[in-house]
Amino acid sequence: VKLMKILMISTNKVQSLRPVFPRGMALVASHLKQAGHEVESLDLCFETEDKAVVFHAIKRLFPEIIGISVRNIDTQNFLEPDFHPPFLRQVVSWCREANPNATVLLGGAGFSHAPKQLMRYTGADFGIVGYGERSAVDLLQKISRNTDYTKIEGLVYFDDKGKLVCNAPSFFPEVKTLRSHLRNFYDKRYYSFEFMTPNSHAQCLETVHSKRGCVLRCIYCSNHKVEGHKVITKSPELVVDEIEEVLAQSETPGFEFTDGVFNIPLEHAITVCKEMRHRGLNMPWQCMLSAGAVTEELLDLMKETGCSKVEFGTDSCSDEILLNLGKNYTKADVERAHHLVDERGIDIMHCIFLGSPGDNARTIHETLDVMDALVPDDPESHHQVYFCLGLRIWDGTLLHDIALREGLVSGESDLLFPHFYISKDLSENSGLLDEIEQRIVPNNKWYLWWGLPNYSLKERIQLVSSEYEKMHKVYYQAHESSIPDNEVV
Ligand code: B12
Repeated sequence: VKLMKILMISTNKVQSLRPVFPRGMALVASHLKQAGHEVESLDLCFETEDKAVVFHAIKRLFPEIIGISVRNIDTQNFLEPDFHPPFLRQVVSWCREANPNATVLLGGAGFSHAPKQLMRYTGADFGIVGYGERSAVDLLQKISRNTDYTKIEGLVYFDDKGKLVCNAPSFFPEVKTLRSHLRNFYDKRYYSFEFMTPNSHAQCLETVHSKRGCVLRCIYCSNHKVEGHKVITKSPELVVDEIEEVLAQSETPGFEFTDGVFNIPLEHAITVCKEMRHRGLNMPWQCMLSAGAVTEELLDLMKETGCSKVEFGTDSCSDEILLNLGKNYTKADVERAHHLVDERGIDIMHCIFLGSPGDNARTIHETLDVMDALVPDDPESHHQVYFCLGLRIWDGTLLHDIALREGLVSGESDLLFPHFYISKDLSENSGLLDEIEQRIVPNNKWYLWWGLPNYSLKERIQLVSSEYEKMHKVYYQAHESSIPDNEVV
């Protein structure tokens, strides 16, 4: 195999909420390096002169391959619009300008959401959907040997007729045992970056994952596009090896699991925690939990090993709405799980959607009432509620079918651009919108949008609509001049 020079670029510049380590980019970089290639990484997160640093990195390394990691498409938050593909398109054009001969390869969680649209929009040469480790190594091998790459799992490429082809993704079980040295590819600035939180200031958290895939079928969730529905657990020994590696770095205040839901399958979460306890580990860590699989045994283990905060994707506290959303728990489970976590002194964040299918004044009152009881405005407590107005619609989800049926989107809608589901019983009920604002604003532990109450919720909704229009114009104008492909769309 001819070894190649590869530059990996992480394009995620989002710092709101908190900057996140580009774990996916670094994993792929690490596997390419293990395959013998010369790999460097460039992270644009903390850069201000993006074009200059991209040029500098390319002129210095002269990479044959430029791998670009696309984590986010948008904010998935109706009230806080942002849309990243125009920036991605710019990065690709800088790469072309700096080295017209380099092959540009896209991948990442965001990319896997709309691969064909992003290939056309940016004019990249290749893309990989799903897990990148094995397919990226395969692709480079095939390119360097000049052999057939068209069978590579998850590969997105233009065929001889210029037609865009997207192979089925690779959700390969070897991720169970893969070791990596991803930390060599992190920008060191993550370790010193500090940001404000409601209570004080904090540092970025290191990441670890215990598995890939999720068996749940929440109707709006698009994670299956990135990691599939089949759960592939990583061996607890390997998971905890990585935690020890993190612990060995004095700069890190703790870590968080990137598993979309840490406690399903429950047995795996328990085994991972037991392995942590067995090795005497105790450092602050966080994870995302489902209220549908919380046991005292798990929570005791989590507490013993240092867990300091959990995020529940609670979504709603009305049984009717939870059922509509395809959740695997009830309002009573939410309350029970909350109390069990709270009793152990672990901080809680509930994430709630307002405007889910079926949501009306009654079900929204029910949700707000439960949250009032669980997360009152208590200065002593660190529990929080993060509300989202509406749900981001992705194709390949049941929510998309509902939105189509209700006429909120059409079959022609380009869902790479953010479209949101908000139940009409909420969006058309002006009094209910006012009431939501009046209930959320006074509680310092509840968050919907930072500008409230200086602007009213209804004013904000009007304003974002025009922001989306502007973003769409920029996107659409660029689209007109995008590299065409011969496919009939
Ligand atoms: C954990 C997580 C979080 C945690 C992150 C914690 C942390 N410190 O990292 C928290 C809760 C903080 C978070 C926040 C947000 N998140 Co988030 N998050 C996730 C989640 C569940 C896992 C991400 C992860 O780290 N995976 C593990 C790594 C190893 O996988 P990976 O990055 O996908 O990389 C693999 C492949 O994608 C590919 N790959 C990656 N890069 C490259 C590059 C090349 C060249 C190639 C070939 C392949 C490749 O190979 C990798 C290895 O297999 C995903 C959903 C999911 N299942 O992917 C959402 C997800 C990425 N998040 C999403 C969003 C929207 C956000 C927020 C914007 C939400 C918000 N409004 O605040 C913020 C943004 C934060 C930021 N600064 O960027 C969306 C992004 C899609 C979109 N619509 O834009 C996702 C996909 C969820 C979803 N389905 O909607 N998130």
